[in-house]
Amino acid sequence: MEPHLNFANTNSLWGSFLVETLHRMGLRRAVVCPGSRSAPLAHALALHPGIEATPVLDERSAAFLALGLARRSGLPVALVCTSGTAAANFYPAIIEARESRVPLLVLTADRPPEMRDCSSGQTIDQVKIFGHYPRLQAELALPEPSLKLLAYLRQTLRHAVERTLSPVEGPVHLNIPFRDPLAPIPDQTTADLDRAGVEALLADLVPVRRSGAAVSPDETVTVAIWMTSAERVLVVAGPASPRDRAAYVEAVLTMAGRTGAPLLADALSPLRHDSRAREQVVECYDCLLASDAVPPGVPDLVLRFGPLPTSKRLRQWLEQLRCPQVVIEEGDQNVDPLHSRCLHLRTSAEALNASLGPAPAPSPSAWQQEWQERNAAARGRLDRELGAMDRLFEGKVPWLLARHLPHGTSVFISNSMPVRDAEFFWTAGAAQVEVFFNRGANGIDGILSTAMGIAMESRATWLVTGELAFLHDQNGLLSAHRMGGPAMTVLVLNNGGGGIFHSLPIAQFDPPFSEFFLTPQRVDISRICQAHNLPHTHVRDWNHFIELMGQEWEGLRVIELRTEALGDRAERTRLLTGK
Ligand SMILES: Cc1ncc(C[n+]2csc(CCOP(=O)(O)OP(=O)(O)O)c2C)c(N)n1
Repeated sequence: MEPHLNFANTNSLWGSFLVETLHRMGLRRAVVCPGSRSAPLAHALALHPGIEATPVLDERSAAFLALGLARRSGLPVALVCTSGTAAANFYPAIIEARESRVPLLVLTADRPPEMRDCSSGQTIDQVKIFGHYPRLQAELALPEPSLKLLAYLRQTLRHAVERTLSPVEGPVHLNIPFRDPLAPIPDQTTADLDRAGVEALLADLVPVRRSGAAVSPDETVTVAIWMTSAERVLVVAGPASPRDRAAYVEAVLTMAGRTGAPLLADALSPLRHDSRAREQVVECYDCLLASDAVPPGVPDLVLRFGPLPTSKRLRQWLEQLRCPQVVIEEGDQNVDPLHSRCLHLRTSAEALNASLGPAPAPSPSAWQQEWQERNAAARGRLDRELGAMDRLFEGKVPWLLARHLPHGTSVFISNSMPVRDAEFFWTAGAAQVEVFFNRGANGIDGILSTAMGIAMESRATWLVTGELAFLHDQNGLLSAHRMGGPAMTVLVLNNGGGGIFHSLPIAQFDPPFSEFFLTPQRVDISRICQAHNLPHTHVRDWNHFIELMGQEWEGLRVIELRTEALGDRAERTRLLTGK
Protein backbone atom coordinates (compact mmCIF):
# COMPACT_ATOMS: atom_id res chain seq x y z
CA MET A 1 0.00 0.00 0.00
CA GLU A 2 1.44 3.33 -1.10
CA PRO A 3 1.58 5.68 1.94
CA HIS A 4 0.09 9.16 1.57
CA LEU A 5 2.83 11.29 3.04
CA ASN A 6 3.56 14.92 2.41
CA PHE A 7 7.23 15.81 2.86
CA ALA A 8 6.76 19.51 2.01
CA ASN A 9 7.67 20.60 5.54
CA THR A 10 7.80 19.25 9.10
CA ASN A 11 4.17 19.95 9.91
CA SER A 12 2.84 18.51 6.67
CA LEU A 13 4.87 15.37 7.28
CA TRP A 14 3.65 15.16 10.89
CA GLY A 15 0.03 15.66 9.86
CA SER A 16 0.12 13.26 6.93
CA PHE A 17 2.03 10.62 8.90
CA LEU A 18 -0.54 10.91 11.67
CA VAL A 19 -3.44 10.53 9.23
CA GLU A 20 -1.79 7.65 7.36
CA THR A 21 -1.20 5.86 10.66
CA LEU A 22 -4.82 6.31 11.69
CA HIS A 23 -6.02 5.10 8.31
CA ARG A 24 -3.96 1.94 8.56
CA MET A 25 -5.45 1.33 11.97
CA GLY A 26 -8.96 1.41 10.52
CA LEU A 27 -9.99 5.08 10.49
CA ARG A 28 -12.46 5.74 7.66
CA ARG A 29 -14.26 8.92 8.74
CA ALA A 30 -13.29 12.31 10.10
CA VAL A 31 -15.21 15.46 10.97
CA VAL A 32 -13.11 18.57 10.59
CA CYS A 33 -13.84 22.09 11.82
CA PRO A 34 -12.24 25.09 10.15
CA GLY A 35 -9.27 26.93 11.66
CA SER A 36 -5.67 27.75 11.03
CA ARG A 37 -3.79 25.91 13.78
CA SER A 38 -5.27 22.57 12.72
CA ALA A 39 -4.25 23.08 9.08
CA PRO A 40 -1.66 20.24 9.01
CA LEU A 41 -4.35 17.80 10.22
CA ALA A 42 -7.21 19.19 8.12
CA HIS A 43 -5.10 19.27 4.96
CA ALA A 44 -3.98 15.66 5.38
CA LEU A 45 -7.47 14.40 6.24
CA ALA A 46 -9.11 16.24 3.37
CA LEU A 47 -6.65 14.85 0.83
CA HIS A 48 -6.37 11.26 2.05
CA PRO A 49 -8.18 9.06 -0.50
CA GLY A 50 -9.14 6.41 2.09
CA ILE A 51 -10.80 8.80 4.51
CA GLU A 52 -14.12 10.52 4.13
CA ALA A 53 -13.65 13.87 5.81
CA THR A 54 -16.67 16.11 6.46
CA PRO A 55 -16.14 19.83 7.13
CA VAL A 56 -18.51 21.28 9.75
CA LEU A 57 -18.57 24.89 10.93
CA ASP A 58 -20.01 24.61 14.45
CA GLU A 59 -17.83 22.46 16.72
CA ARG A 60 -20.71 21.43 18.95
CA SER A 61 -22.71 20.06 16.01
CA ALA A 62 -19.53 18.62 14.49
CA ALA A 63 -18.79 16.62 17.61
CA PHE A 64 -22.31 15.19 17.71
CA LEU A 65 -22.14 14.37 14.00
CA ALA A 66 -18.94 12.43 14.68
CA LEU A 67 -20.68 10.75 17.62
CA GLY A 68 -23.51 9.61 15.32
CA LEU A 69 -21.08 8.31 12.70
CA ALA A 70 -19.13 6.37 15.31
CA ARG A 71 -22.24 5.09 17.04
CA ARG A 72 -23.61 3.71 13.80
CA SER A 73 -20.38 2.14 12.54
CA GLY A 74 -18.83 1.11 15.86
CA LEU A 75 -15.52 2.40 14.49
CA PRO A 76 -13.50 5.31 15.82
CA VAL A 77 -14.16 8.63 14.07
CA ALA A 78 -11.64 11.48 14.20
CA LEU A 79 -12.83 14.90 15.26
CA VAL A 80 -10.57 17.87 14.59
CA CYS A 81 -10.58 21.50 15.62
CA THR A 82 -8.32 24.49 15.92
CA SER A 83 -7.02 26.06 19.15
CA GLY A 84 -9.03 28.18 21.57
CA THR A 85 -12.69 27.88 22.51
CA ALA A 86 -13.32 25.60 19.52
CA ALA A 87 -12.33 22.61 21.62
CA ALA A 88 -14.67 23.58 24.46
CA ASN A 89 -17.61 23.16 22.09
CA PHE A 90 -16.79 19.46 21.78
CA TYR A 91 -17.48 18.93 25.47
CA PRO A 92 -21.13 17.77 25.52
CA ALA A 93 -20.56 15.18 22.79
CA ILE A 94 -17.46 13.91 24.59
CA ILE A 95 -19.53 13.44 27.73
CA GLU A 96 -22.16 11.53 25.77
CA ALA A 97 -19.44 9.43 24.07
CA ARG A 98 -18.02 8.53 27.45
CA GLU A 99 -21.36 7.74 29.05
CA SER A 100 -22.73 5.73 26.15
CA ARG A 101 -19.42 4.18 25.09
CA VAL A 102 -18.81 5.55 21.61
CA PRO A 103 -15.29 5.54 20.12
CA LEU A 104 -14.27 9.13 19.32
CA LEU A 105 -10.75 10.26 18.58
CA VAL A 106 -10.61 13.95 19.43
CA LEU A 107 -7.69 15.86 17.95
CA THR A 108 -7.40 19.46 19.10
CA ALA A 109 -4.68 21.57 17.52
CA ASP A 110 -2.83 23.91 19.87
CA ARG A 111 -0.22 26.59 19.96
CA PRO A 112 3.27 25.43 20.99
CA PRO A 113 4.17 25.75 24.71
CA GLU A 114 6.16 28.98 24.27
CA MET A 115 3.05 30.71 22.91
CA ARG A 116 0.82 29.83 25.87
CA ASP A 117 0.10 32.09 28.84
CA CYS A 118 1.41 35.15 27.04
CA SER A 119 -1.77 36.62 25.52
CA SER A 120 -1.03 35.25 22.09
CA GLY A 121 -4.21 34.96 20.05
CA GLN A 122 -6.74 32.15 20.32
CA THR A 123 -4.85 30.37 23.07
CA ILE A 124 -6.40 28.79 26.12
CA ASP A 125 -5.35 25.95 28.40
CA GLN A 126 -6.37 22.88 26.40
CA VAL A 127 -4.47 20.29 28.40
CA LYS A 128 -6.96 17.93 30.03
CA ILE A 129 -9.70 20.36 29.03
CA PHE A 130 -12.30 17.55 28.97
CA GLY A 131 -11.69 16.62 32.59
CA HIS A 132 -12.01 12.94 33.38
CA TYR A 133 -14.29 12.14 30.43
CA PRO A 134 -11.68 10.93 27.90
CA ARG A 135 -10.54 7.33 28.33
CA LEU A 136 -7.06 8.58 27.54
CA GLN A 137 -5.67 12.06 27.08
CA ALA A 138 -2.25 13.14 26.08
CA GLU A 139 -0.43 16.12 24.72
CA LEU A 140 1.73 15.21 21.77
CA ALA A 141 5.31 16.33 21.38
CA LEU A 142 6.05 19.14 18.96
CA PRO A 143 6.59 17.87 15.43
CA GLU A 144 10.14 16.97 14.50
CA PRO A 145 11.38 15.51 11.25
CA SER A 146 13.18 12.58 12.83
CA LEU A 147 12.58 8.82 12.73
CA LYS A 148 12.73 8.75 16.50
CA LEU A 149 9.89 11.24 16.91
CA LEU A 150 7.82 9.66 14.15
CA ALA A 151 8.21 6.28 15.86
CA TYR A 152 6.94 7.94 19.04
CA LEU A 153 4.00 9.42 17.12
CA ARG A 154 3.12 6.04 15.62
CA GLN A 155 3.12 4.27 18.98
CA THR A 156 1.17 7.01 20.72
CA LEU A 157 -1.48 6.91 17.99
CA ARG A 158 -1.63 3.11 18.14
CA HIS A 159 -2.33 3.28 21.82
CA ALA A 160 -4.82 6.14 21.41
CA VAL A 161 -6.90 4.36 18.76
CA GLU A 162 -6.83 1.16 20.78
CA ARG A 163 -8.12 3.05 23.81
CA THR A 164 -11.14 4.35 21.86
CA LEU A 165 -12.24 0.69 21.68
CA SER A 166 -10.72 -1.29 24.53
CA PRO A 167 -11.17 -2.26 27.24
CA VAL A 168 -14.27 -0.06 26.96
CA GLU A 169 -15.26 2.15 24.02
CA GLY A 170 -15.15 5.90 24.54
CA PRO A 171 -13.50 9.22 23.69
CA VAL A 172 -9.75 9.77 23.57
CA HIS A 173 -8.26 13.25 23.45
CA LEU A 174 -4.95 14.20 21.87
CA ASN A 175 -3.86 17.82 22.12
CA ILE A 176 -1.53 18.52 19.22
CA PRO A 177 0.76 21.56 19.19
CA PHE A 178 2.11 23.00 15.95
CA ARG A 179 4.61 25.78 15.34
CA ASP A 180 4.37 27.83 12.15
CA PRO A 181 4.35 27.34 9.19
CA LEU A 182 0.96 25.65 9.24
CA ALA A 183 0.36 25.39 5.50
CA PRO A 184 2.30 22.81 3.43
CA ILE A 185 4.71 25.39 2.06
CA PRO A 186 7.84 23.53 0.93
CA ASP A 187 11.05 24.09 2.91
CA GLN A 188 14.19 22.05 3.52
CA THR A 189 13.30 20.70 6.99
CA THR A 190 12.54 17.17 5.83
CA ALA A 191 15.22 16.99 3.17
CA ASP A 192 17.64 14.81 5.16
CA LEU A 193 15.04 12.38 6.40
CA ASP A 194 15.32 8.70 5.46
CA ARG A 195 12.04 8.34 3.55
CA ALA A 196 12.24 4.57 3.34
CA GLY A 197 12.68 4.54 7.12
CA VAL A 198 9.53 6.65 7.54
CA GLU A 199 7.54 4.28 5.34
CA ALA A 200 8.88 1.29 7.23
CA LEU A 201 7.34 2.69 10.42
CA LEU A 202 3.93 2.35 8.79
CA ALA A 203 4.44 -1.09 7.32
CA ASP A 204 2.95 -3.43 9.90
CA LEU A 205 -0.01 -1.37 11.14
CA VAL A 206 -3.33 -3.20 11.04
CA PRO A 207 -6.90 -2.17 11.90
CA VAL A 208 -7.63 -2.27 15.61
CA ARG A 209 -10.49 -4.43 16.85
CA ARG A 210 -12.27 -4.34 20.13
CA SER A 211 -11.38 -7.11 22.54
CA GLY A 212 -14.63 -8.42 24.09
CA ALA A 213 -14.95 -9.15 27.79
CA ALA A 214 -15.21 -12.78 28.81
CA VAL A 215 -17.38 -14.10 31.62
CA SER A 216 -15.53 -15.45 34.61
CA PRO A 217 -16.32 -19.11 35.37
CA ASP A 218 -17.25 -18.22 38.97
CA GLU A 219 -19.86 -15.74 37.81
CA THR A 220 -21.29 -18.21 35.32
CA VAL A 221 -21.68 -20.82 38.05
CA THR A 222 -23.38 -18.33 40.38
CA VAL A 223 -25.83 -17.20 37.72
CA ALA A 224 -26.51 -20.80 36.62
CA ILE A 225 -27.30 -21.80 40.22
CA TRP A 226 -29.57 -18.80 40.72
CA MET A 227 -31.35 -19.52 37.45
CA THR A 228 -32.04 -23.17 38.28
CA SER A 229 -33.16 -22.52 41.82
CA ALA A 230 -35.40 -19.53 41.03
CA GLU A 231 -39.08 -20.23 40.54
CA ARG A 232 -39.98 -16.96 38.87
CA VAL A 233 -37.33 -15.24 36.81
CA LEU A 234 -37.92 -11.91 35.09
CA VAL A 235 -35.82 -10.60 32.20
CA VAL A 236 -35.59 -6.86 31.55
CA ALA A 237 -33.93 -5.71 28.32
CA GLY A 238 -32.90 -2.06 28.50
CA PRO A 239 -31.37 0.32 25.92
CA ALA A 240 -28.77 -1.43 23.76
CA SER A 241 -27.04 -0.82 20.43
CA PRO A 242 -25.09 -4.06 19.92
CA ARG A 243 -23.04 -4.41 16.76
CA ASP A 244 -24.76 -7.66 15.85
CA ARG A 245 -28.41 -7.06 16.72
CA ALA A 246 -29.60 -10.46 15.53
CA ALA A 247 -27.09 -12.31 17.73
CA TYR A 248 -28.00 -10.13 20.70
CA VAL A 249 -31.73 -10.77 20.26
CA GLU A 250 -31.11 -14.50 19.92
CA ALA A 251 -29.01 -14.57 23.10
CA VAL A 252 -31.52 -12.66 25.26
CA LEU A 253 -34.42 -14.71 23.93
CA THR A 254 -32.52 -17.89 24.75
CA MET A 255 -31.70 -16.63 28.24
CA ALA A 256 -35.40 -15.94 28.83
CA GLY A 257 -36.28 -19.32 27.33
CA ARG A 258 -33.89 -21.16 29.67
CA THR A 259 -35.88 -20.01 32.69
CA GLY A 260 -39.40 -19.51 31.34
CA ALA A 261 -39.01 -15.81 32.13
CA PRO A 262 -41.28 -13.03 30.90
CA LEU A 263 -39.19 -10.64 28.84
CA LEU A 264 -39.80 -6.91 29.30
CA ALA A 265 -38.14 -4.94 26.50
CA ASP A 266 -37.64 -1.20 26.21
CA ALA A 267 -38.29 0.58 22.91
CA LEU A 268 -34.54 1.31 22.86
CA SER A 269 -33.75 -2.42 22.89
CA PRO A 270 -33.40 -4.42 19.66
CA LEU A 271 -35.72 -6.97 21.32
CA ARG A 272 -38.64 -4.58 20.78
CA HIS A 273 -38.01 -4.43 17.04
CA ASP A 274 -37.44 -8.02 16.03
CA SER A 275 -40.33 -10.08 14.69
CA ARG A 276 -38.80 -13.25 16.19
CA ALA A 277 -39.31 -11.79 19.63
CA ARG A 278 -42.85 -10.52 19.05
CA GLU A 279 -44.62 -13.27 20.97
CA GLN A 280 -42.26 -13.34 23.94
CA VAL A 281 -41.77 -9.63 24.45
CA VAL A 282 -43.85 -7.80 27.02
CA GLU A 283 -43.80 -4.20 25.84
CA CYS A 284 -46.86 -2.83 27.66
CA TYR A 285 -45.25 -3.09 31.10
CA ASP A 286 -45.94 0.56 31.84
CA CYS A 287 -49.58 0.08 31.00
CA LEU A 288 -49.76 -3.10 33.14
CA LEU A 289 -48.15 -1.30 36.08
CA ALA A 290 -50.30 1.82 35.68
CA SER A 291 -53.52 -0.18 35.47
CA ASP A 292 -52.69 -2.62 38.31
CA ALA A 293 -52.71 -5.49 35.84
CA VAL A 294 -49.31 -7.01 36.66
CA PRO A 295 -49.67 -10.77 37.20
CA PRO A 296 -49.69 -11.87 40.85
CA GLY A 297 -46.47 -13.23 42.30
CA VAL A 298 -43.09 -11.57 42.60
CA PRO A 299 -39.91 -12.61 40.79
CA ASP A 300 -37.16 -14.26 42.81
CA LEU A 301 -34.48 -13.40 40.24
CA VAL A 302 -34.23 -10.53 37.76
CA LEU A 303 -31.84 -10.62 34.81
CA ARG A 304 -31.26 -7.09 33.51
CA PHE A 305 -29.60 -6.71 30.14
CA GLY A 306 -28.02 -3.26 29.86
CA PRO A 307 -29.09 -0.13 31.70
CA LEU A 308 -32.66 0.14 32.97
CA PRO A 309 -35.49 1.20 30.65
CA THR A 310 -36.65 4.81 31.12
CA SER A 311 -40.02 3.96 32.72
CA LYS A 312 -40.31 5.41 36.20
CA ARG A 313 -43.07 2.96 37.10
CA LEU A 314 -40.90 -0.01 36.13
CA ARG A 315 -37.94 1.35 38.07
CA GLN A 316 -40.06 1.86 41.17
CA TRP A 317 -41.50 -1.63 40.86
CA LEU A 318 -38.03 -3.21 40.46
CA GLU A 319 -36.70 -1.16 43.34
CA GLN A 320 -39.09 -2.66 45.88
CA LEU A 321 -38.23 -6.26 44.92
CA ARG A 322 -36.18 -8.14 47.46
CA CYS A 323 -34.66 -10.70 45.10
CA PRO A 324 -31.16 -10.65 43.58
CA GLN A 325 -30.79 -8.81 40.29
CA VAL A 326 -28.09 -9.64 37.78
CA VAL A 327 -26.97 -6.83 35.47
CA ILE A 328 -25.39 -8.03 32.24
CA GLU A 329 -23.58 -5.13 30.68
CA GLU A 330 -20.15 -4.68 29.18
CA GLY A 331 -18.38 -1.51 30.16
CA ASP A 332 -17.19 -0.22 33.48
CA GLN A 333 -20.02 1.97 34.73
CA ASN A 334 -22.37 1.38 37.59
CA VAL A 335 -25.69 1.10 35.75
CA ASP A 336 -27.79 0.45 38.82
CA PRO A 337 -29.46 3.66 40.02
CA LEU A 338 -31.75 1.49 42.18
CA HIS A 339 -28.86 0.40 44.42
CA SER A 340 -30.36 -3.04 44.32
CA ARG A 341 -28.72 -6.22 45.55
CA CYS A 342 -27.14 -6.79 42.20
CA LEU A 343 -24.36 -8.78 40.67
CA HIS A 344 -22.81 -6.97 37.74
CA LEU A 345 -21.53 -9.22 34.96
CA ARG A 346 -19.19 -7.22 32.72
CA THR A 347 -19.94 -9.25 29.65
CA SER A 348 -22.28 -9.48 26.69
CA ALA A 349 -25.59 -11.34 26.52
CA GLU A 350 -24.06 -13.53 23.81
CA ALA A 351 -21.03 -14.48 25.93
CA LEU A 352 -23.12 -15.21 29.01
CA ASN A 353 -25.56 -17.33 27.06
CA ALA A 354 -22.75 -19.25 25.39
CA SER A 355 -21.03 -19.83 28.71
CA LEU A 356 -24.13 -21.59 30.02
CA GLY A 357 -23.89 -24.26 27.32
CA PRO A 358 -26.55 -25.47 24.87
CA ALA A 359 -30.06 -24.37 25.85
CA PRO A 360 -32.80 -26.98 26.25
CA ALA A 361 -36.01 -26.42 24.25
CA PRO A 362 -37.85 -23.55 25.95
CA SER A 363 -40.78 -24.63 28.08
CA PRO A 364 -42.96 -21.63 28.87
CA SER A 365 -43.83 -21.26 32.54
CA ALA A 366 -47.30 -20.39 33.81
CA TRP A 367 -45.88 -17.09 35.11
CA GLN A 368 -44.48 -16.24 31.69
CA GLN A 369 -47.79 -17.11 29.99
CA GLU A 370 -49.69 -14.97 32.44
CA TRP A 371 -47.48 -11.97 31.63
CA GLN A 372 -47.85 -12.58 27.91
CA GLU A 373 -51.63 -12.90 28.09
CA ARG A 374 -51.98 -9.72 30.09
CA ASN A 375 -49.61 -7.95 27.75
CA ALA A 376 -51.65 -9.11 24.75
CA ALA A 377 -54.80 -7.76 26.37
CA ALA A 378 -53.16 -4.37 27.05
CA ARG A 379 -51.70 -4.28 23.54
CA GLY A 380 -55.13 -5.09 22.07
CA ARG A 381 -56.76 -2.27 24.00
CA LEU A 382 -54.07 0.25 23.01
CA ASP A 383 -54.35 -0.89 19.38
CA ARG A 384 -58.09 -0.34 19.35
CA GLU A 385 -57.91 3.04 21.04
CA LEU A 386 -54.98 4.41 19.08
CA GLY A 387 -56.28 2.99 15.82
CA ALA A 388 -59.55 4.85 16.22
CA MET A 389 -57.95 8.12 17.37
CA ASP A 390 -58.21 11.08 14.98
CA ARG A 391 -56.69 13.59 17.36
CA LEU A 392 -53.03 14.44 16.65
CA PHE A 393 -51.76 12.80 19.84
CA GLU A 394 -47.95 12.57 20.14
CA GLY A 395 -48.17 9.05 21.53
CA LYS A 396 -49.76 7.83 18.32
CA VAL A 397 -46.57 8.67 16.41
CA PRO A 398 -44.46 5.69 17.62
CA TRP A 399 -47.50 3.44 17.24
CA LEU A 400 -47.82 4.45 13.58
CA LEU A 401 -44.08 4.39 12.89
CA ALA A 402 -44.05 0.80 14.17
CA ARG A 403 -46.67 -0.08 11.57
CA HIS A 404 -45.49 1.82 8.53
CA LEU A 405 -41.71 2.29 8.52
CA PRO A 406 -39.95 0.10 5.97
CA HIS A 407 -37.80 -2.79 7.12
CA GLY A 408 -34.24 -1.68 7.95
CA THR A 409 -35.01 1.98 8.68
CA SER A 410 -32.74 3.61 11.29
CA VAL A 411 -34.77 5.51 13.86
CA PHE A 412 -33.20 8.03 16.21
CA ILE A 413 -35.38 8.80 19.20
CA SER A 414 -34.78 12.07 21.00
CA ASN A 415 -34.88 12.51 24.75
CA SER A 416 -37.80 13.93 26.70
CA MET A 417 -41.27 12.74 25.58
CA PRO A 418 -40.29 10.95 22.32
CA VAL A 419 -38.31 8.32 24.22
CA ARG A 420 -41.14 7.87 26.72
CA ASP A 421 -43.89 7.66 24.13
CA ALA A 422 -41.87 5.05 22.23
CA GLU A 423 -41.55 3.05 25.42
CA PHE A 424 -45.30 3.30 26.10
CA PHE A 425 -46.70 2.81 22.62
CA TRP A 426 -44.20 1.23 20.18
CA THR A 427 -45.68 -2.19 19.42
CA ALA A 428 -43.24 -5.09 19.77
CA GLY A 429 -42.07 -6.76 16.58
CA ALA A 430 -44.21 -4.57 14.33
CA ALA A 431 -41.33 -3.00 12.39
CA GLN A 432 -37.83 -4.34 11.82
CA VAL A 433 -36.06 -1.06 12.53
CA GLU A 434 -32.78 -0.19 14.20
CA VAL A 435 -33.20 2.28 17.01
CA PHE A 436 -30.55 4.78 18.12
CA PHE A 437 -30.49 7.26 20.99
CA ASN A 438 -28.32 9.51 23.17
CA ARG A 439 -29.16 8.13 26.59
CA GLY A 440 -25.68 8.43 28.11
CA ALA A 441 -26.35 11.87 29.54
CA ASN A 442 -29.95 12.36 28.29
CA GLY A 443 -29.10 15.75 26.77
CA ILE A 444 -31.34 17.56 24.35
CA ASP A 445 -28.23 19.04 22.75
CA GLY A 446 -26.78 17.64 19.55
CA ILE A 447 -29.78 15.43 18.80
CA LEU A 448 -30.14 16.54 15.18
CA SER A 449 -26.41 16.23 14.43
CA THR A 450 -26.11 12.80 16.06
CA ALA A 451 -29.03 11.58 13.99
CA MET A 452 -27.43 13.05 10.87
CA GLY A 453 -24.27 11.10 11.66
CA ILE A 454 -26.35 7.93 11.97
CA ALA A 455 -28.07 8.79 8.68
CA MET A 456 -24.78 9.27 6.83
CA GLU A 457 -23.98 5.63 7.60
CA SER A 458 -27.52 4.33 6.95
CA ARG A 459 -29.99 3.83 4.09
CA ALA A 460 -33.07 5.64 5.44
CA THR A 461 -33.27 7.38 8.79
CA TRP A 462 -36.03 8.98 10.86
CA LEU A 463 -35.37 11.33 13.73
CA VAL A 464 -38.25 11.79 16.15
CA THR A 465 -37.69 14.93 18.21
CA GLY A 466 -39.43 17.61 20.18
CA GLU A 467 -39.09 21.13 18.79
CA LEU A 468 -36.85 22.35 21.62
CA ALA A 469 -34.27 19.62 21.01
CA PHE A 470 -34.49 20.37 17.30
CA LEU A 471 -34.01 24.11 17.77
CA HIS A 472 -31.18 23.57 20.26
CA ASP A 473 -29.10 22.05 17.45
CA GLN A 474 -30.32 24.18 14.55
CA ASN A 475 -26.74 24.61 13.41
CA GLY A 476 -26.75 20.94 12.52
CA LEU A 477 -28.81 21.98 9.50
CA LEU A 478 -25.74 23.71 8.10
CA SER A 479 -24.54 20.24 7.07
CA ALA A 480 -27.90 19.15 5.65
CA HIS A 481 -26.76 19.60 2.05
CA ARG A 482 -24.15 16.91 2.71
CA MET A 483 -26.88 14.35 3.28
CA GLY A 484 -27.34 14.03 -0.49
CA GLY A 485 -27.75 10.28 -0.80
CA PRO A 486 -29.08 9.08 2.55
CA ALA A 487 -32.76 9.84 2.97
CA MET A 488 -33.39 11.47 6.32
CA THR A 489 -36.68 12.61 7.81
CA VAL A 490 -36.64 14.93 10.78
CA LEU A 491 -40.01 14.59 12.45
CA VAL A 492 -40.47 17.58 14.74
CA LEU A 493 -43.21 17.18 17.33
CA ASN A 494 -44.08 20.78 18.07
CA ASN A 495 -46.01 21.01 21.32
CA GLY A 496 -45.17 24.60 22.26
CA GLY A 497 -42.14 24.03 24.50
CA GLY A 498 -40.83 21.24 26.70
CA GLY A 499 -43.96 19.11 26.93
CA ILE A 500 -42.34 16.88 29.52
CA PHE A 501 -42.42 19.67 32.09
CA HIS A 502 -46.21 19.50 32.28
CA SER A 503 -45.83 16.30 34.26
CA LEU A 504 -43.60 17.88 36.91
CA PRO A 505 -44.92 19.42 40.14
CA ILE A 506 -43.37 22.75 39.12
CA ALA A 507 -46.11 23.02 36.47
CA GLN A 508 -48.48 24.15 39.21
CA PHE A 509 -46.38 27.24 39.84
CA ASP A 510 -47.09 29.58 36.97
CA PRO A 511 -45.51 32.10 36.84
CA PRO A 512 -42.70 31.22 36.39
CA PHE A 513 -43.55 27.79 34.86
CA SER A 514 -44.47 28.79 31.30
CA GLU A 515 -41.69 31.25 30.73
CA PHE A 516 -38.85 29.54 32.55
CA PHE A 517 -39.59 25.83 32.19
CA LEU A 518 -41.88 25.30 29.23
CA THR A 519 -39.86 27.90 27.28
CA PRO A 520 -42.03 28.00 24.13
CA GLN A 521 -40.04 29.40 21.20
CA ARG A 522 -41.39 32.01 18.83
CA VAL A 523 -39.84 30.73 15.68
CA ASP A 524 -41.37 29.45 12.47
CA ILE A 525 -39.69 26.12 11.72
CA SER A 526 -40.83 26.20 8.10
CA ARG A 527 -38.87 29.41 7.60
CA ILE A 528 -35.75 27.93 9.15
CA CYS A 529 -36.09 25.13 6.60
CA GLN A 530 -36.63 27.66 3.84
CA ALA A 531 -33.38 29.39 4.79
CA HIS A 532 -31.57 26.06 4.48
CA ASN A 533 -33.41 25.20 1.29
CA LEU A 534 -34.94 22.10 2.84
CA PRO A 535 -38.39 20.67 2.22
CA HIS A 536 -40.81 21.21 5.12
CA THR A 537 -44.30 19.78 5.52
CA HIS A 538 -46.99 20.26 8.16
CA VAL A 539 -48.83 17.05 8.96
CA ARG A 540 -52.55 17.65 8.31
CA ASP A 541 -53.95 14.40 9.69
CA TRP A 542 -52.94 10.78 10.26
CA ASN A 543 -53.65 9.73 6.68
CA HIS A 544 -51.32 12.45 5.51
CA PHE A 545 -48.69 11.24 7.99
CA ILE A 546 -49.02 7.66 6.71
CA GLU A 547 -48.66 8.96 3.16
CA LEU A 548 -45.47 10.82 4.14
CA MET A 549 -44.03 7.65 5.69
CA GLY A 550 -44.49 5.84 2.39
CA GLN A 551 -42.81 8.52 0.26
CA GLU A 552 -39.36 8.09 -1.25
CA TRP A 553 -36.99 11.02 -1.17
CA GLU A 554 -33.34 12.03 -1.10
CA GLY A 555 -31.47 14.22 1.33
CA LEU A 556 -32.98 15.75 4.45
CA ARG A 557 -36.64 16.74 4.83
CA VAL A 558 -38.48 18.13 7.83
CA ILE A 559 -41.99 17.07 8.82
CA GLU A 560 -43.64 19.09 11.55
CA LEU A 561 -46.50 17.75 13.61
CA ARG A 562 -48.27 20.26 15.84
CA THR A 563 -49.60 18.75 19.02
CA GLU A 564 -51.11 19.99 22.23
CA ALA A 565 -49.04 19.05 25.28
CA LEU A 566 -51.64 19.33 28.06
CA GLY A 567 -54.29 17.37 26.20
CA ASP A 568 -51.67 14.75 25.31
CA ARG A 569 -50.69 14.41 28.92
CA ALA A 570 -54.28 13.59 29.88
CA GLU A 571 -54.55 11.20 26.92
CA ARG A 572 -51.43 9.31 28.00
CA THR A 573 -52.73 8.88 31.53
CA ARG A 574 -56.09 7.68 30.24
CA LEU A 575 -54.53 5.20 27.82
CA LEU A 576 -52.02 3.79 30.29
CA THR A 577 -54.34 3.50 33.26
CA GLY A 578 -57.37 2.45 31.20
CA LYS A 579 -59.51 4.91 33.15
C1 LIG B 1 -28.63 20.08 27.09
C2 LIG B 1 -29.86 19.96 27.92
N1 LIG B 1 -30.44 21.07 28.42
C3 LIG B 1 -31.57 20.98 29.15
C4 LIG B 1 -32.13 19.76 29.40
C5 LIG B 1 -33.39 19.68 30.24
N2 LIG B 1 -34.55 19.26 29.42
C6 LIG B 1 -35.01 18.01 29.45
S1 LIG B 1 -36.31 17.78 28.47
C7 LIG B 1 -36.33 19.38 27.99
C8 LIG B 1 -37.38 19.90 27.06
C9 LIG B 1 -37.35 19.20 25.75
O1 LIG B 1 -38.34 19.74 24.91
P1 LIG B 1 -38.67 19.11 23.52
O2 LIG B 1 -37.43 18.67 22.84
O3 LIG B 1 -39.56 20.04 22.77
O4 LIG B 1 -39.44 17.76 23.89
P2 LIG B 1 -40.83 17.56 24.68
O5 LIG B 1 -40.55 17.74 26.15
O6 LIG B 1 -41.81 18.55 24.19
O7 LIG B 1 -41.19 16.15 24.38
C10 LIG B 1 -35.28 20.08 28.60
C11 LIG B 1 -35.01 21.53 28.38
C12 LIG B 1 -31.48 18.60 28.87
N3 LIG B 1 -31.95 17.37 29.04
N4 LIG B 1 -30.37 18.74 28.12
